[in-house]
Amino acid sequence: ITELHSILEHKIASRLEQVHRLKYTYGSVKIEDIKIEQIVKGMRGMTTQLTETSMLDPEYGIRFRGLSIEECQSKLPKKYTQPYVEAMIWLLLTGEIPSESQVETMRKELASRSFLPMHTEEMLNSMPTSLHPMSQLSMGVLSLGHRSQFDKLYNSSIKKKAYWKPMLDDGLDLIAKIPKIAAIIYRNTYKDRIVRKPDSSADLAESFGRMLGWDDKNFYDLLKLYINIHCDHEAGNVSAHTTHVVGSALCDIFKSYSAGLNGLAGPLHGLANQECLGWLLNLKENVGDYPTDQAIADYVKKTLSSGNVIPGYGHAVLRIPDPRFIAQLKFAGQMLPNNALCNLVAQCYKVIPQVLKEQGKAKNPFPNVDAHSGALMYSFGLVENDFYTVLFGVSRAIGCSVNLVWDRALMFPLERPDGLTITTMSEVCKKK
Ligand code: FCX
Repeated sequence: ITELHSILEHKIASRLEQVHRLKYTYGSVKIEDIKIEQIVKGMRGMTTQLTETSMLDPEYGIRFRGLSIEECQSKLPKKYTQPYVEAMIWLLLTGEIPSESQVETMRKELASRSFLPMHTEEMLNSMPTSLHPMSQLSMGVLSLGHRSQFDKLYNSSIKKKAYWKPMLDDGLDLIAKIPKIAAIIYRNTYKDRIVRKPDSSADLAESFGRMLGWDDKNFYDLLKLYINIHCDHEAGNVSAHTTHVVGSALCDIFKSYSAGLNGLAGPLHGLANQECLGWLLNLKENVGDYPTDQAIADYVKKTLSSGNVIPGYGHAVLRIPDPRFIAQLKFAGQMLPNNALCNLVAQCYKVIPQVLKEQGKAKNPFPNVDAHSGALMYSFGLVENDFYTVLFGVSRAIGCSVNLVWDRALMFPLERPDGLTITTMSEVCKKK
């Protein structure tokens, strides 16, 4: 991991120069005007953050360090059909495509950190199984904080410029340990409370799959795909933004990401994948395994007229079918061509956008990532849909951790925007 440190040292130095120029040379340049409606409508389309790891283009979708999902799949070192999660971590951290040996270095580093402290295991084992798995995950992550290198060194004489080093240490710890936390939650909540140890000879996805209880290389492949496509989605989404804001108060990564996970647990964000499978299974129950397009359209209209959204459709930024959805559609087509549930997802993709367009409300009538992930997991035997957001949380730990490392490396300040009362804003408007 010394090599990773020296690559990062080099990259950070040149980025710091750029940030310095942005602050002092171009500080007064205006990039956009803010409209009242943007403030009232949840800051849509308002640029408020700097980020290194990924960019979301409304008309193209996500690019991880400039690479599309397909480019990541073809360029990053892989096992079976999908890139190693370790390769994605390296890419997000450094912006470089890792060699096989760098992936192996990352694999060994994470494997060596994958054990949990005793108190975390004891705490998870004492949780009521009726507590939502996301609440268990958030507490599990928070409980890792007593080992925080950042907290320890912050209270010593470490210089601000070096904060990223203990942050990286903590970030690798979080990424390495969160699969075991998730596996304990899964086995305790739905199975026999017996959890296999992390497999130090396997890669992260395979070891995670084994701990969950699977012995199936196609399932490990699905986990690699799932973790890679969910790991980061620019800076403004609720989980990434929350983690970043809490981290800006110089909280350690465990407190910051635990807060981010609570945001991920909301039904308009990560929990949508749980809701999505529930909706899909209800649809299947109502229209059967091989419905007509019209039967699906009628069911969608019924959902809309009862005042509910169609989970897995629409997006705050995207204006095209989510490439993360398309990647899963392709995976399902290759691995499970005769699976009725996945085929129903594909049929919905043909029908639902037209119904949403006719309804005329959603700015984006196309499927997002959540429209497929549940059906894939379900088809591989992971049927407990209130666990799905935990899988999302295992993955998003990567993007959130890498971003916090870069936030500290670039010495970003405390985030503290201004607010107005409704009366004051109304008075401002009247004067215009
Ligand atoms: N079904 C029905 N109506 C929808 C809709 C959908 N899937 N998506 C948007 N709309 C409605 C909105 O509810 C809103 O109605 P309103 O004016 O009565 O409040 C109107 O269309 C305009 O919303 P829009 O600007 O297109 O979307 P927002 O940016 O406000 O919200 C989300 C984006 C994702 C929250 C919205 O599309 C939605 O609720 N989708 C379903 C839940 C979902 O799939 N969430 C996961 C998103 C994502 F992948 C993630 O962040 O994890």
